[in-house]
Amino acid sequence: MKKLSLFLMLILVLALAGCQTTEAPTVTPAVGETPLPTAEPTKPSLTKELHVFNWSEYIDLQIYADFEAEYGVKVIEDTFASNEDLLAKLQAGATGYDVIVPSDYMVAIMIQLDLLAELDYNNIPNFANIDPKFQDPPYDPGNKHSVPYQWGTTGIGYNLEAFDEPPDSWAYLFDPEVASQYAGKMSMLNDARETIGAALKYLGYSLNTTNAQELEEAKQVLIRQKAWVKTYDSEQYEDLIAADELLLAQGWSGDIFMAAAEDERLWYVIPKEGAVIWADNLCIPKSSKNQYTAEVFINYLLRPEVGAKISNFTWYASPNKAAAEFIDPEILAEPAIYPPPEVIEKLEWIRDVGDALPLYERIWTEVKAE
Ligand code: N2P
Repeated sequence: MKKLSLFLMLILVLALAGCQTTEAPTVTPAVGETPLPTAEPTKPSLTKELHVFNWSEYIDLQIYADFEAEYGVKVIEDTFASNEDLLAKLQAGATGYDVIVPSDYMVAIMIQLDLLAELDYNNIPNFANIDPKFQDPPYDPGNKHSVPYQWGTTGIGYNLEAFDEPPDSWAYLFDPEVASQYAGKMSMLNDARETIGAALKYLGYSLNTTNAQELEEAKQVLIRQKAWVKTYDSEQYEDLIAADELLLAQGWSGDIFMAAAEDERLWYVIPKEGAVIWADNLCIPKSSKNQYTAEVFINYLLRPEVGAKISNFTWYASPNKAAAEFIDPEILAEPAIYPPPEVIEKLEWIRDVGDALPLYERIWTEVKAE
């Protein structure tokens, strides 16, 4: 009798355990049976939801819907406005994100801080679609933790009607004689490295300088400029130009071109002194519990047609070589989106400035607080 009830209990426990594994579609062999030999190792099952932490307006939302229709995984997106905001969120213990989109230098910082998972490329075969030029980048050798998503430049967006010639110099934003004419009609990104970087370029310095004197000069330039700046904003400056609130704005190439597609008075220029070139990347935080699903999603984004759909929406350049044939020819032919070599030469990547970072942070706090 005792034996029988023990046996029944065992059956009950097994049955209950079975109920909890509804997500695993694999057949579990009965006790005593040897597992069937399988050609491939079994994949983990997909989760029902995937949480993406992205820049605003950085993907055609239809792509999330298409992914859900095909895989049954609902994508939930949250947005951030700067790399530093993204990092701060993760460091504050935000653990719910499965895919994040840091820029180059921030990937390097996050690797150092051990925040990123190592990617399993068995699940991301479409990585082969990435242009070799964008593979194995210095900020993440071997792409161990990151897959390039989109790339672009940081320049000046403007209202064509307000300028006889393109405002092709940082002087339009920083030189007192020129910039004061646009007082209250200009904006800067709400981004420490970008704003300090632009001031450094205006002064003819590297935007990765660790020289305290050069940084002090940049700070003074930014403080002087405050009188003319209407807002520090990284998410709607293009709409503010279209709404005639602004005549010019420091901004990212695609944001401006996306707005220009709706309003032909808008345009974008890369300043002649040089500017930032950047690449944003798909990464999986170490804290994600859904790494496999995240990798399936990343692989999906790397399909040629999907890669093209991303750029056709964002107006940013794609590192996906196989996507090129599906990208709008107008985007591919635009030299301010895909700059020619002589322009690329003048561009500089933001790098991790290491020990000088607190100095950059202090300058930014002081500029904002003035
Ligand atoms: C998209 C912002 C692009 C990110 N709205 C710049 N790194």
